[in-house]
Amino acid sequence: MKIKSAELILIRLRLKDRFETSFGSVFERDIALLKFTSEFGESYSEVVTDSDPFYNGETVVTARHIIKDFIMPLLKDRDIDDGRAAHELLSKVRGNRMARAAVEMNIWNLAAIARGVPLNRLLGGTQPAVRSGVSVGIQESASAMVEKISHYLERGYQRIKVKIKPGHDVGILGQIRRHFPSIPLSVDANAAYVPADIGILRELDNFNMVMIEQPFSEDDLLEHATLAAQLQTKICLDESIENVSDCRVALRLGSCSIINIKPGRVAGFTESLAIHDACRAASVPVWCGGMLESGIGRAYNVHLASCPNFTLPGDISESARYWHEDIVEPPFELREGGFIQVPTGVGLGVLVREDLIRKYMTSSEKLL
Ligand code: OSB
Ligand code: MG
Repeated sequence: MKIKSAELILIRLRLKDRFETSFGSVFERDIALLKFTSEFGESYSEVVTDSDPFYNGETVVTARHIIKDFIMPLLKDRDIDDGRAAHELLSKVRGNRMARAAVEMNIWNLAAIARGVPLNRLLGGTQPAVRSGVSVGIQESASAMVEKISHYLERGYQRIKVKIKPGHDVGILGQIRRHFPSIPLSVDANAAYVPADIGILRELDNFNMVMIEQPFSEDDLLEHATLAAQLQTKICLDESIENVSDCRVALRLGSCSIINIKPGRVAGFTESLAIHDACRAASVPVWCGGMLESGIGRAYNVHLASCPNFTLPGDISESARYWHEDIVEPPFELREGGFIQVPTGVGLGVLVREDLIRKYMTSSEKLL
């Protein structure tokens, strides 16, 4: 299979609500989409970088640079069999995993299209629907947080995750637990704490949560291991895990007992599956994280999350939790019991709304 044409399209989508984490706040997202054409058809993928380098080191601008100036020359005129071959080829590029992932996952999808099967068939997906959770940003007040959570519980989400940061943690969790004593609940600190904050983390240990996600900085695997040994609540790592080697080290050290897999963060599906398999062999459950994707990025996440060891609800929420108008048809919707169905059509199995892409487009450029 050869990539015959490639286009990078920037769209700007406004979230329904501002989304605040320990590292920043976002209302409008600039999203880069990659459109590839091969002899078998065309495929869209999403670059899941933020605009700023605060979640990880990449941005929309660095991803464009890496894809345009280094990855496209590697792909030009090359015959690529499948997503694994693409992963191998792109491993020449160091770091820049979100840029690589957008290309690698697009090629996985083109391979599915070439074979006439749904994407999850190639990935080894077995679950017809995925468990859906929701990630709630830091709110102005405890009452706003309680109201948000009530709304999402009414929608049927299987797990509520709330963002925390120093000063917005124990107090807010107390309020949440007073209103919702037994819901499946977790917190995500996005690396906002340091080992000296152990006192706060011990207090968080009293709220009977499913997990505490990424309390410390991404490089602090040892400190996470020390923490995990002192808490009842399980530690989940997100930012710390960039490849299967990080995963093996973290499991060996006891830094975490749950892993959040975001295919963008780990350079795509090949590495996601390696992490999935390593965790499965160690009886460590995984779940699929999110980067506030459009329906295109979400479709990829849904296919991945159908793999057997994705046993915990992911941050894969319905389209309407993010957008007034999603760019895929049909949009993703919650089903009875808080599930999102895995599309069964060829490739992604959703229609990309090119009319809406044109509507929200801020620029586009031909890369090949
Ligand atoms: O840490 O999981 C995170 C969004 C942007 C950057 C990092 C994270 C998040 C989320 C939102 O938690 C997950 C979603 O897409 O719903
Ligand atoms: Mg996270």
